[in-house]
Amino acid sequence: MKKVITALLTPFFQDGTVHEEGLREIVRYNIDEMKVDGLYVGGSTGESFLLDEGTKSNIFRIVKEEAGNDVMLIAQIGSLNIDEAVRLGRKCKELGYDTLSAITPYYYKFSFEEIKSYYERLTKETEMPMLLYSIPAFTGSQISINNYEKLLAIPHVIGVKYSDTDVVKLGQLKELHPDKVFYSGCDDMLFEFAVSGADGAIGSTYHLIGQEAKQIYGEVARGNVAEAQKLQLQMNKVIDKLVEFGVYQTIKYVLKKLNINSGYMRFPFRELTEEEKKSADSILPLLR
Ligand code: NAY
Repeated sequence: MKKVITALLTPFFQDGTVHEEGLREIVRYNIDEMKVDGLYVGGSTGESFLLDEGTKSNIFRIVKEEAGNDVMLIAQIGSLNIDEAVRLGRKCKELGYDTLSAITPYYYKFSFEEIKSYYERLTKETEMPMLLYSIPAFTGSQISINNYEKLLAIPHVIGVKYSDTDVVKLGQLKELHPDKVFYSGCDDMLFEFAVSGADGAIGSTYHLIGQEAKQIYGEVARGNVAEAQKLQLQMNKVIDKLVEFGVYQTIKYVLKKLNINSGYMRFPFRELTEEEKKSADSILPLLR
């Protein structure tokens, strides 16, 4: 079955510590109201790359405690420090996460062989299903179809969180590797990815429009392509507005309006200004 998975936010207090109660509320809202099929914890949306190991570990624990076995849980444990990534991976295995995921090592211009050896070591030392996390716009690391073949052949690698806009490549990858899973990571293109063979989508905006995303997959499965595209166009009105002033800040702001304790951003991210908040209020009538 195709899956819609929320890339989970992390609510913080103003001093930068995790707002546990808010995190639990957000987990429940996604499961009970958005009815998503899973949660992607510790990704870009979770501001994970701004956090230390102890904080990430605590977030993984809280989310598992709150979600239990209600939905699939994926832990993004990728870090430039491989030892930290392994420790977090083992921790999530112990906690009972379903799958690990790791961003391609970034900042330095690593060669493909270096990237491959990173995943080989991570999978060997954690022995957990691994979803590669490719986000070329942020990491600068573009993976060719041939190189994907090499990464997908590593034991335990089950597929890719594909935060790339190249939908044609996704279709080719799925055709070549029908046994692997490919989740799209560009929420405004969910429809295009759905008709190109994606197994689902992982995204931040499903905190607010998770049900619509699921409906698109439903319509595509029933062959109602025109209806699915119409839904995407409606979703994109929300997404366009969410990205205008910062997608994570704006989702947090809208969640607050829905009485969910979504907390603050982690420094150096900033909060929305009063003027931006007023403008973001126009999102509310667009939601179900
Ligand atoms: C993550 O790790 O949290 C994600 O990559 C989730 C995917 C999101 N991409 C980023 C870079 O945040 O949901 C998307 C994105 O916010 C959305 O498409 C709007 O641009």
